[in-house]
Amino acid sequence: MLAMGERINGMFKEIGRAIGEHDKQVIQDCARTQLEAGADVLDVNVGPAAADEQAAMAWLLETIREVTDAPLSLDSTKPAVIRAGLEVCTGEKMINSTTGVPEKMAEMLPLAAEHNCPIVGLCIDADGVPRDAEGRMEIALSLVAACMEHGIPTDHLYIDAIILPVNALQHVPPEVCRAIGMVSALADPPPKTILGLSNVSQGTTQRKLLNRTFLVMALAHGLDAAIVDVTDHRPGTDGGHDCGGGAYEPPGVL
Ligand code: THG
Repeated sequence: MLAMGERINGMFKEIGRAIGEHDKQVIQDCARTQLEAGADVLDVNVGPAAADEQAAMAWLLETIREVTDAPLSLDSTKPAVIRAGLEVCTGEKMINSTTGVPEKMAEMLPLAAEHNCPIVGLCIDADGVPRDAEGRMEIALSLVAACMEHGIPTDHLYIDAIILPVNALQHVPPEVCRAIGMVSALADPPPKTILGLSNVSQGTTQRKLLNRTFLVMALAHGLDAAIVDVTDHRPGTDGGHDCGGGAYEPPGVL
């Protein structure tokens, strides 16, 4: 599995503050910590609060590039922010993301083609996230067709079936797993699959347990890549550090 570190995201208070104050140390430490923990790629998202998102994205990428050549995932829904990032980011990179909305694809896919870089395609259209796996596949198929039209190799496309918080939406995880299993039939070579794993546990009390459990389920269905908390090493099993979760204690429900 390709592990993408989720932590350089302005949605986290400390990162949002560092972006606002141009505090390079916090960002560079965060990059190093995730790479030491095993990240293959670092996801980079300026978050909702940045005053000038294009400038913030450019500053973040340049700041990270001072300490690592690792592949970076430019994470924004806005083509102008992705464009600003692509202009300054040397080395390996990918675009996260486009949706299946035609106007969005028309802006994002040429950027992936021009920079010859992989791109994430979200299973979202004008109506939002579909209810079931079949709805997700309809959007995935239009993403595949649009990539072909733009000369983007089908295995440069990472299909994101969109996992949502399981506390409110318990029907979603099995549909997402089913969708992941269907992606390999969409093209030859098949598109890859990716998830923003931590979405599944938002608003819950057993976040790490839910993240780990759902990750294994998705991997069993063929998941190729995940945006994850790469520092979530189970203590005592892999030499990694305990980042606060501790050993799993079953909740006292039985
Ligand atoms: N798919 C793709 N890209 C994505 C997502 C996705 N990028 C963003 C996001 N989803 C993946 N990254 C995160 C990062 C953090 C969290 C969830 C997903 C998270 N944050 C804490 C929370 O919301 O509770 C913030 C806690 C804090 O403020 O400290 O869970 O799905 N392609």
